Parts: sequence; structure tokens; C-alpha cells
Amino acid sequence: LALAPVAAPPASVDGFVREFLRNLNFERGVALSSSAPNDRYMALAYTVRDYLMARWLEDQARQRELQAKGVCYLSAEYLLGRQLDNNLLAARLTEVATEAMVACGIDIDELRQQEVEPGLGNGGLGRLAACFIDSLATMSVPSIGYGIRYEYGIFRQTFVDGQQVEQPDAWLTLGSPWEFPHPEAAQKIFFGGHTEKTTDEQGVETTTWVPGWHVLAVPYNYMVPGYHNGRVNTLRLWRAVASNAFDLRIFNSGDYEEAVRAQTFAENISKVLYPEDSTPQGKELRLQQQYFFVAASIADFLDHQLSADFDLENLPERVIFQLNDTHPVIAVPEFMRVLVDERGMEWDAAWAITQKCFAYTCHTLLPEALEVWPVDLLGRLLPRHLEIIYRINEEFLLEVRERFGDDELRIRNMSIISENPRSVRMAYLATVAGAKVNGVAELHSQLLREKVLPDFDEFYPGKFTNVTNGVTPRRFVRLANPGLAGLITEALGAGWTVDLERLRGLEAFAEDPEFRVKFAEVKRANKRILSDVLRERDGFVLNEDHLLDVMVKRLHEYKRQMLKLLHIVTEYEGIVSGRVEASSVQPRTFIFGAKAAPGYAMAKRIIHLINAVGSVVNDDPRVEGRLKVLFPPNYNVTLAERVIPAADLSEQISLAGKEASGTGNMKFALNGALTIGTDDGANVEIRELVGDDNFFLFGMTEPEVEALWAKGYKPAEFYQADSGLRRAIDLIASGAFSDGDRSVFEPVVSNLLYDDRFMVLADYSSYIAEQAKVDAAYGDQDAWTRASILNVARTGFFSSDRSIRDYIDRIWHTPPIL
Ligand code: DL6
Repeated sequence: LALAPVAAPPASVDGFVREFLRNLNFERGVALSSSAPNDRYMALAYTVRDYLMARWLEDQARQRELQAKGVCYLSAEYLLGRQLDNNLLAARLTEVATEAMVACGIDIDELRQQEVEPGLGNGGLGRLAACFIDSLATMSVPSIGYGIRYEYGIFRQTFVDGQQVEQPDAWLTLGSPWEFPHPEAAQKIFFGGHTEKTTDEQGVETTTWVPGWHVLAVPYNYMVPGYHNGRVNTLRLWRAVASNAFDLRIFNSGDYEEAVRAQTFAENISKVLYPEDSTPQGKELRLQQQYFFVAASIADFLDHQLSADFDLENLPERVIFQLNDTHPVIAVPEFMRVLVDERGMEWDAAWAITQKCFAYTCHTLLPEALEVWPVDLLGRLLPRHLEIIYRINEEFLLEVRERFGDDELRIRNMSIISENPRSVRMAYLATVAGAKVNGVAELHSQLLREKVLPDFDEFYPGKFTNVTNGVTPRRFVRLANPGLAGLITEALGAGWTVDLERLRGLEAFAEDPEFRVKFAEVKRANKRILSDVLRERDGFVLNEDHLLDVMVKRLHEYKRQMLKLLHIVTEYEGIVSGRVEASSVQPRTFIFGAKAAPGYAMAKRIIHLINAVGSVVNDDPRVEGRLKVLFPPNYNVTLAERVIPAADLSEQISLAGKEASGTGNMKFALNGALTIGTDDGANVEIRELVGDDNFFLFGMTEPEVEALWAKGYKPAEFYQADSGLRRAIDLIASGAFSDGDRSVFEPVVSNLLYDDRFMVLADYSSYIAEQAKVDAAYGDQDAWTRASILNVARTGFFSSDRSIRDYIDRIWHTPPIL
């Protein structure tokens, strides 16, 4: 009798073919000759899973057996990207699988294209979570990622007449081969109702929550294979289902809609990633989502990950729950509720444990992104949790009073509950509860302490720290840029994929003319690949001789796509007005990729304007061969993997003090793009590492921004003072990009002239001047390539493995298990 998991099949081409055909026949129920591409993709994915399975089962058993301290990463978003190539690479199966597919007469590339990426995140924060779980597995850190299995991920963006139209992202239509549902391990998650207090003979008061309704949280497990280390961690995403599919009595009476009402209501909880929260209903659903997944995760951890005899007093030596932004912060009162109400622990003991078991990462500086929940909503949905939050706040404010006296202003400023309207400040709750609070780049962490939470920094010395973000080199160099990866391995040997600081070794190669030629060839080949992708995907024609100038990220005013656009319009206006000789302009293709939140009107107008400028510029023979604007819709991880390796110039142009870190900036530098950027977020650290000669810096610093605000910022003054800026804005205002209709982009123009919260106009002239330096620098291709190699060589610091090491040293104290 075999008690151990079934061993992996032999990693030979024959073995792989056998397994693949077995999966095709037995799991898909088709013969190779009659299979559809999706059958073949599924069978291939199942085969990869089979190779990873024994390791996965062993790792789960080992983590339970060792009971070593581990990380529970709580994140409402995981922007995973496609899994097939990543898992093949991690399991060292790429070559075997490719040959096996050839042996079966199958084009593996066609199967790759079948995979719909799970877009279970909005942008940087979700992608960071995906990089982190990759690093945790690669570094053998005991950990589990918890999140939500949204039925619909981030919307699919299309353009109709240049305007964004959102389509649902039905990523599960053909099924996902990577998930393992476990309905038998469902958790009941309760909502609503009221609380009741009882006092026993000794006068001890207990509170009972009498909930109003519940849903089931069904776990779906995903493998997270480490790179070449034989480890496989778990990502557990929760799906909401109703405990009763429908009411048969009502169904039989013929009211079919009413019969399934409860089911629809329950299942809405995990239906869509971040539904619109501009309506009260939307907001409530979002809070339901947050509580739903953290309550299920905490219960899962306590019920299934701890040994049967585990003493809860020892939890801080066993687990750290990392709160990825404020979305999972309701986990704090939930944990207290479980310890006190369900496990009978004294409040003080439970609070001492909680304060050691949680840590909080803040990912923003924008006040509007710091979540607050109205107390009436929270009280209605989670009445017991609101009571717990009140008590946490009461005791916390007592401590503040003890320390600072009756400084009412300070007390009001530090209260977890804010007045008018009365609401719970989730970032404050996380800060009070967390053992550590970290920002995501040096500058961000500094501003977090000095500007966002200064009273807390003073109150809790040593609580605040920094962990600069990072990105996984497996996906974003090794897989996305095989040409560069090959060149690096040829120069430095293997090993750099898990020790990215080794890229330093490339510095010497930057001085080698032969290496520079090879490096430039790789960049050119990547442009060719991108050109094929864009032709196939969007019908675009990409000129591979152009400087490829790329701005890809969420559309937000603070990120300043508008500044990029003003540069393009300036270049265009210069040529068509005859003031600038077309032949003197460095030929450039500008690529944008950006989704706007569905309810963010100004962001959508800017998308419209980018497309409008693009269509005029691209159709104008006077700038043909000089300027081109491409805006492929639906920018996602899969497209990023093709765009980033092809880019020459990376646009990181947010207003200083607004971008917490950025991670796209790191991916571009690691792939040899030079950055034009402000001193913001992790740009600061990129510039320090690559050196001023290899980075195009422009714009105000954060203190200069502050000083200008304090003085009174009047954007119109900048408009008056700069003739180039005037001409660019006037051209937009004239209707040149809207068939003469001046009203179309009027809101964008007046927003710039009379509001301009993110100081686009103030930084315009410095940006244009720096872009002229870019043009000149690109003229010397060899020098550009040298700078590009130095960017790669000096940015190994931005591996997410390093970020995870910093989290371990500064926050988690969870050593790898060998
Ligand atoms: O830390 C990951 C990522 C940063 O790189 C970006 O700079 C930052 O904007 C983003 N933050 C969010 C904030 N969401 N909320 N709240 O997505 O995080």
C-alpha cells in the first residue's frame, strides 16, 4: 500500500507524452485526433500539475508537521498572469514539454495562447502580491496566500470611437486547469444580526453575536511552485456560494426568480473584482468581500493549519498575517472575535497576541485611497466587529491620553473613529494592531511617517519600517525576455535568476563592444516580437527603427499620462507648424497601455484624448515616419511581458510624492529601458543605483511640490509663461483632435488650466527639456546601449526575493525551511 503521494512521472519526452495523452483521454474525454485546442491546453496543464503534485502534497504535509512560523499573506488581489509557462519553467519542464508536443504534432505556442490570464487584481498592488508568492515559494518560506476567487476579474477594456468600454472578464468560461476546489472544506461566514450580552454569577460579561445570515466560503487551491527548488506553496482563493441553492417550495410555485434570490445574493460576494463603489450598494458589497475572505482565511488557518494540540498563546511564534493594504484590515477585529468569543480567551491576552500576529503594508499616499467604513454600514453588516473596534479604540486612546495628556486635538486626530461622518479609519486600525507598518519604497515610507501617520510614528517608536517593492525575475526577465536571459547566462553563468544582485557582473560587459552589439540585437528582436503581437492582436504596425517610448500603468491623474500627451502634442505641433524640421526629430513610437476605473470620468476623458491624438498623428503625412502613437486596449500582464522587453524609454512621470513605489519602473529598468522620471516612489532608488548618467530626471522634488502648494499654485501662470505649452493646450482646445468640436476635450483643458491637482503644467517645461536630451542620447546608439546594459546590471536590488528577505528580517522573522 503506497502511503506517500504518487511520485511524479519520469521527466522524459516519452513519459511526458504518455501522461499528456492519458490526461487528454481520461480527463478531457477526447482522442488527440478529435481534440480542440482547449482540450490540448487543458491536458498539457494537467500534465504539468501531475509533475508538481507529489511535491505539493509533501510540502503541505511538511508545513503542518513542522509547525514552523509562516506567513499568511492576506490580499484582496492577485494579478497572476498566465500560469502555464511559469509552472513549466519552475518545474524544469519547458524543454521536455516542448519536445513532447512536437512529438504529438502540436504547436505548443498555440496552446499558450489558449490560456486566459486570471486578472484578479487592478494593478501594481495585485501584481506585487503575485510576485511575492512566487518569491516566497522560491525561497522556501512557509506561507500561504489567501484571497478571493472572483468569477470576473478586472474588466476587459475595448475602445469604441476612442472611448473606453468595459466588458466583463469571463476568465472561467472554458474552465481553469490550475485550480482545485474543495467544497468539503467550506467555511460558514456570518453577517448581520445583532449582539447579546449576558452576565454570569461571577459578574463576568460575555457577548454573543447572533448573525442574521451566512454564506459558504469554498476554497480553491492553486499551486505556487518555487523556481527549481522542488517546493510548491499554496494560494487559497475563496468563492462565495449559498448554502441552499434555491428554495424548492418557491420554485415549485413558479416564482423562479424569487427561488434563486438567496443564491444570487450570496454568490455576488465573489462575483466581480472591486465592483463600483460609487453607490451605497457597491460599497456594502465591497465590505462583504473583505470580511468574507479574511474570516474564511483566519478560520482556515486556525482549523486546518495548526496542529490539534496547538496552544493559542503561542500563535505569535507560529504565524504572521500580512495585511496587503487596508482591504483585509477587518481581519483584526475578526481575529479578536474568534479568540475572545469563540476560544474563550481574555481580552488583554487576545489583544497582546493580535498585536504580534499582524503587520500592515500601506501602498498609497493619496488620502482618498485610505479606506474608511461608515459606522452605520459596519454596524449593520458586522455588529460585533464594530463593538470590538470601539473597544480597541477606547483602550488605545486611553494610552494616548496617558502619554500625551488631554491633548484633544491629537486624540481626535489619532482616533480610529473619525467624526462627520462617523467612520472607521482602517489604516489607523491596522497601525494600532500591527506589529509593524511598512511603506513600499524609501521615499514613500518616509512620507508615510512624516505626513500621513506622524502621530502614530511618535507614539510607536520603531513600528514603522520600509520594504522597497520588487518584481520576480523569473516572470519578468527569464520568461518575458528569453533573449536577454540567454545573454546574461552566457556572460555570467546560471544562478542569477535566484540571486539577482549577480547582474552587477554585467557592468564589465557594458564596456565590451561585442557584447553591446549582441545586447542591441536582443532589443531589436524583442521589438520584432512585439511588432508581431501588436499586428496580430490590434492590427497595429510598429516601426522597429523607432525609439520605443512606453507609458503603461493604470490611468490616474497623479500618474500624469496628460504630461506625456502634452509632450506628444508639442512634438506634433512643432512639425506641422513648420517650426521644427521633421527630419531633426528622433523618430519615436509612443505606446500607451492603461485602464481607467469605470467610474473615473476624468481618467476616461484622458483615454479618449490619447486615442484622439493618436488617430490624428498617425493619419498625418507630415509626421509620417517620425511620430506614431499606439494604444493597444486591455493592457494586462500578458501584454506587459511583450511590451516591457521591447521598450527603450520607460515613462515614470508621476508628481513627486504621489506614486508610492511603482513596480513597472523596476521591470523596465531590469529589461534595459532607460527611465525618464521624477524623483518619486522607487524611481529615487532606481536613479541612485543606475547613476544620474543613465537616468533622465526632471520635475519638482516632493519638498518643491509642497512649497508650490503652500505658495498657491496657479496653473494658468505656467500656461502663460511657456509658449510651447500654450500652443499644445491651445491645439487641444481648438478641436484639432475632435473634428473641430471644442467641447469634447474642454473639461480636460479647463481642469489643467484652473485646477491641475497634479501639477502637470508646473513640470511641463522641465519634462520637455529632458525629452530633448533623450532624443540626443538616442542618436548615439552605442552609448545608449551601454547605458541600457548598466540599467540591467545595477537593478538586481529590485528582485522580489530581496523584498521578501527584507520582510523576513524586518517584520516576519520566518526563516526558510530547508
Ligand atoms: O505597492 C504596490 C503598488 C505601488 O507600486 C504603487 O505605487 C501604488 O500606487 C499601488 N497602490 C495601490 C493602492 N491601492 N490602494 N489602496 O494600488 O501599490
